[in-house]
Amino acid sequence: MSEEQDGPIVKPLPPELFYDHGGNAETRWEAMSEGGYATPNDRFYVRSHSPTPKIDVASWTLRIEGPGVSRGLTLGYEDLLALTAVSVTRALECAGNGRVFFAEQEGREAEGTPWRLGAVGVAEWTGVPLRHLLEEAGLLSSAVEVMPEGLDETRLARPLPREKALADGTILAHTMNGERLPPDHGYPARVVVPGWSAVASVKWVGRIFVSDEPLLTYWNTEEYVLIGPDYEPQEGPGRGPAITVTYVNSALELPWTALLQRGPNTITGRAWSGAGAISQVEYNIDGTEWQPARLTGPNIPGAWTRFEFDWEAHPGEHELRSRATDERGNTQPHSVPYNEQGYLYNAVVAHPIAVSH
Ligand SMILES: Nc1nc2c(c(=O)[nH]1)N[C@H]1C(S)=C(S)[C@@H](COP(=O)(O)O)O[C@H]1N2
Ligand SMILES: [Mo]
Repeated sequence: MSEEQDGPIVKPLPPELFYDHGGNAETRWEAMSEGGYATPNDRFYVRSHSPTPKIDVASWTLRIEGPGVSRGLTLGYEDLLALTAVSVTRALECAGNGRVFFAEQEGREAEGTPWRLGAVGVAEWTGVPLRHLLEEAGLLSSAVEVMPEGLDETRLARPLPREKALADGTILAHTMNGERLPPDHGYPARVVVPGWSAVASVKWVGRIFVSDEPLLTYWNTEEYVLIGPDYEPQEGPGRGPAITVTYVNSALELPWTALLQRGPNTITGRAWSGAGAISQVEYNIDGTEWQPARLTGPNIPGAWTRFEFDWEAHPGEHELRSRATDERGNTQPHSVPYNEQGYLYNAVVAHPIAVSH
């Protein structure tokens, strides 16, 4: 069913929009500022464990099956499009976003793609609530986990607990920002799991397995688990606790390093949290006191809010920091305990700035 294109990613990766990590594309934060509230599809980051598969919707089907459903369900693409759809505007953030800062700020390198902060984006996702599909398949009260499976070479599959699969906002999306889902983002259908690290949002879904017992896959035992001195060793086969929710985080819409003019500058950024809306963003210039930034525009829970502040810039080298707090009271920490695969880095980062003379 799948065959590879010339490169692993189908869409163009112009260097003004992306850092190309070879098979994975990181959005440049200066390109984020040119979009509206949502990240346009042409600049949304791409993180795939194997090349984007080419899927023919004429033969594509979605099957829901397993001991947790009484009837099961098989749908074609047109069947899926015909179902009542909902839209949710939510962020997807890779668990490895910010990984490079384990090396750059904590002095200990972690394995994996050296993302700065551009492995995050917000889109309006449109599709069918997973709950609706599971009910159509005859969800049993004995069902414990729901596991969407990808049709890509790696067959990424990651179980969701029943409650999360049934939650409002968890959908099987076929549309992204009003356009058919682009190939790199999961065409013809992907799961969107709000508030969870984006590895749960399985792309190119062909099958959803509903189990009556907890499921173990490579993706919740070997990768996307927290392994390190500050994380509990696991009983059973997992190498560490599996990653679920994403944390509060923020970034400035500036190049890394940013070159700015001396004098008045308005600095903009975005802050997000898997736990809800953002209640506050502070900024800090060269390690002086924290001051409140202005929040601007929509502040959709589980998506992001924009913020800005004014800065009278003096020539020379500087560091700007932002620090977000969400409505649950979670604030970005000063540092994050090391884990081998470099996940969930949400500490405050020092953004390097050079101001011209
Ligand atoms: N089938 C499949 N789904 C997948 C992946 C994958 O490699 N295969 N990558 C996951 C990871 S790790 C992330 S961060 C998000 C990235 O989604 P995006 O490429 O649309 O930004 O998709 C997730 N879903
Ligand atoms: Mo990811």
